[in-house]
Amino acid sequence: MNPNDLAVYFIMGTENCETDPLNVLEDALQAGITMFQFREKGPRALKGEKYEEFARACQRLCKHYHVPFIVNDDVELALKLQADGIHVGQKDMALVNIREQFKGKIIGVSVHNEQEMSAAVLNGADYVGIGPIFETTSKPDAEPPTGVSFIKEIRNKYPNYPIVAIGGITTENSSEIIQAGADGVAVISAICQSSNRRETVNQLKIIKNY
Ligand code: 3NM
Repeated sequence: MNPNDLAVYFIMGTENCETDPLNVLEDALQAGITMFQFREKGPRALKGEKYEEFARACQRLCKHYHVPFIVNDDVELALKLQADGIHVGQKDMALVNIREQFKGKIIGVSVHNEQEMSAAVLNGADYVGIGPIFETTSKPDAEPPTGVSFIKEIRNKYPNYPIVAIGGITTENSSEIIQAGADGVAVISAICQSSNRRETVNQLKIIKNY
């Protein structure tokens, strides 16, 4: 995959939005996000037909703006919609089984330590999401924050591997994340809660200076 696609990776589900989620997504796409992850989770998450309809509507918007549409966890949905890729956590289906079903598609994996990182690389992930870097309010079961030192450690060991950082990332701390070696930032609240998404996306999109 092209690591530049990870520059500003927006993740969203209905629970994360105070206004119409499709408007939030279109606004974010117009503002210049480079990748989107459909993550419909939590007690108020849509189910059944409504869930699938919402996913298809998000996919249509992403196609219109030529932004990769990635599905979080749901292998069945990702296959049914022929999504551009799938993102899985450590508790989801084993990576080796997924690769078979997603030939030519993007597979991302969440990693929280060195062991998980080497397993993800060994099993053929296209990119890794590492975090949480800072405290996050968007994932109740998040692991303890690692700080930016974890990004540096992983980058030193894997100089060319596509890495996106996640967890508590804002316009204030995103340059620190990129300086530490990540290819981009994955965010929920920074974009969902922004009152000026164009400005937010511009500030999150840091051009590497090394
Ligand atoms: N995954 P925000 S942290 C979806 O550590 C997610 O794997 C994480 O939301 C992980 O940008 C997280 O609002 C939430 O902090 C990110």
